[in-house]
Amino acid sequence: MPDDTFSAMRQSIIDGAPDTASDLAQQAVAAGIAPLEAINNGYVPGMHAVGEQFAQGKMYLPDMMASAEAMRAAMAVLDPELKKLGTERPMAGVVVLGTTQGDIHEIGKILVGTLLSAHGFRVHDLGVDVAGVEFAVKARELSADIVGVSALLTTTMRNQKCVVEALEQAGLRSQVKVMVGGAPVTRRWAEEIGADGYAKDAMSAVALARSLMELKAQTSAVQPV
Ligand code: B12
Repeated sequence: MPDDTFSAMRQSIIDGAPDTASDLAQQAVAAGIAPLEAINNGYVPGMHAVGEQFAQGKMYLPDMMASAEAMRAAMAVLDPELKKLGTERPMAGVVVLGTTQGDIHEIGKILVGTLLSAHGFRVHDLGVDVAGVEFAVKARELSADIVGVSALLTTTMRNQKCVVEALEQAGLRSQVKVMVGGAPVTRRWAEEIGADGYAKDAMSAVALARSLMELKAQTSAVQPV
């Protein structure tokens, strides 16, 4: 089943067909396909194809919006399945998550949040188009361990730096680790803006968040009382 199913999933995103995307997700769940496998091998490649066709002028904004709608329909089925994985895990850390100011892309960020929750992190999602200071205010309010910042546009990834700066200005930088991600983001960019880490996808974001928690525990252990 998988190869045909995955290519049908990919096509449902390219076609911008929410009903088909949702039906296929339900069939996958019924067949016991791991939800993350369906997302990574079926739906996400569809999104990449849409992005490429948009860049080449073969698809337009309404098409991209229809594809996003199809992705959301699939996620509405798969999200609860992913969340089930995380029941009864000890609390791993508190994460404040959001998409940078000026940017409304949310699908990848939601996926990161879902997987972090599924792995025991308590996630507060600020949504999209979030100013640096809003991250800092929420991080203080929740005593967050990690702030996660998503950006999908080359123009808005600069605003990830504003989040690091806002945390510095709020005097929180030593307590809060910053991780960044999104399609145009790279490890080098993360280093350049003074973030603590970069992850290329949602599963790597979980591994990164865990290692940042370990780092945090080590640094707080050596600090003078
Ligand atoms: C869907 C989509 C949209 C939808 C978004 C719907 C929504 N509610 O999210 C809509 C139609 C609204 C849209 C609008 C626009 N878009 Co758009 N969009 C896309 C598209 C096709 C897919 C994005 C996506 O959902 N991918 C699937 C998810 C699962 O992947 P992901 O987002 O990369 O996330 C993963 C990783 O990056 C990582 N990650 C993500 N966030 C984080 C955060 C942390 C902390 C970590 C650790 C990891 C992490 O983990 C995620 C899960 O594995 C991309 C193409 C692409 N290849 O990215 C273009 C793309 C991003 N869009 C683009 C453009 C140009 C636009 C518009 C400017 C178009 C316009 N003319 O208006 C507007 C911008 C609006 C705005 N101000 O934000 C360009 C950006 C080009 C650039 N260099 O900046 C792209 C690359 C398309 C292209 N090839 O030209 N878009």
